[in-house]
Amino acid sequence: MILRDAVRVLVANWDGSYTVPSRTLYPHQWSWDSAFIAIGNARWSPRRARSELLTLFGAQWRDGRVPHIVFNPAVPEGAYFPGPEFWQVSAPSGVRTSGIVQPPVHALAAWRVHLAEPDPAFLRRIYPRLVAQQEFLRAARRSPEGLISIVHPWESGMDNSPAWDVPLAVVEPEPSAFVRRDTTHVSVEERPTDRDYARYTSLARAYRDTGYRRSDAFRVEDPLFNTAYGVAEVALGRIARVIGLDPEPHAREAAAVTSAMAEHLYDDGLFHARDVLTGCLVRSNSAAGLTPLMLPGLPRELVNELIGTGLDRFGVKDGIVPSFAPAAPEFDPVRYWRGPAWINLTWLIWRGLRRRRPDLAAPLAEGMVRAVTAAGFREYFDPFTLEGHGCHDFSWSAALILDVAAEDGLDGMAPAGGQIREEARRLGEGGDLGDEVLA
Ligand code: 2M8
Repeated sequence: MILRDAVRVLVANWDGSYTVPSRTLYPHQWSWDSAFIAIGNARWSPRRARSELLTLFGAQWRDGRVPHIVFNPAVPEGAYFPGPEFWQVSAPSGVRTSGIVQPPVHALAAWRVHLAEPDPAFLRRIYPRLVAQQEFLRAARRSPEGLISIVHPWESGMDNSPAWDVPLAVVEPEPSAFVRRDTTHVSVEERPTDRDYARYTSLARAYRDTGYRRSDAFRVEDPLFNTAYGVAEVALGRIARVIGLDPEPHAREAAAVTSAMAEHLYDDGLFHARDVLTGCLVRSNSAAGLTPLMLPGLPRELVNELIGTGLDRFGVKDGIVPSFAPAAPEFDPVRYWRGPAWINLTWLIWRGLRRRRPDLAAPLAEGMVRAVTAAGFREYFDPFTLEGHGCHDFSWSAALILDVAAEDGLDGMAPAGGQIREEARRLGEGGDLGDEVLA
């Protein structure tokens, strides 16, 4: 039964106070993975969900940045590349981390965790940290146009998306003085190329060597990242209201980034990234360009045009969303972020459509459930055959299915939230959930 299996994956990947994305490929804590995982865990164990987020924010830097990886000291260096020896940095808490960030979907996660089990004390504890995360982005990454930039493809979460091919082309690949670990777990056709990796490490090393302050080689404003930033302000406004603070500054910031995106990142039916170093829009066919549907203040005509693009270029009515438009020459149905469908990306678009177009959100929910039923909780899926790719037992694929099921119900079991809790009880949920982080 799919819900029980989803909980099993999350239990198996739990490390005492947080969840690894995968026991094989990703044996540490990842930033945006933990947000998605918290959203799913909230449906059956809000305590784990709170712990997941608080553990991640326990590794927040003094400048407010939330590192994209928090390393588990018990995992050997050779288990993942690039590991702590590459990044050479620690959080004030002493835990070793990377120095780059990922899309800030955490305020949304905190809000959804609170909705699942209202807990103002949790909100009061996490709110200042979420605000600091946004302040880091404003201070270190905001352009005069009012948009937030990323300095590495890893910061987009969609690492080898064809959207980065042009801005990455100017990055000098580093001679391969490193050993990749990913391809010992997953076939080479399903991962980025060696050339991509040589550029990733070269960029990350250059950023590291400025003390994680400056990037002169890659600086782009990504629509998904900016959407996450705007959605975070919307969520922070809701959180502020619950804990008796002023929501207005958050509402203003959400409106400001939404209009900056509409002005600078939108063209011809889709949002695109903008290369800050050249000032040019990087027109591509990445499904990241559909995620601004999540922004509540997006002008209606843009919503309608985006939906048209979703239907025409991404087959949104047919199920899970390919990460890149299938008709585009760069599309590849199996290689990582160059075409395969991912549960988190589909979930973001589903969330954006739920209120606006429930008739289109429903096939997306069904598509996500169909994919994991056909192939298991794989990392990504061929959008046409639903064949699974990447690692097995991937945490956010399991977590977000729990969220979808609890919201929409599965085949006549609506609402499935109660059923999920029941499943969790049967799995023997005990008092051993790493609550030390909550102490
Ligand atoms: C993938 O990225 C990591 C680097 O951060 C990798 O390939 O080693 C991406 O899919 C990213 O979005 C995700 O957060 C991470 C862990 O699931 O894996």
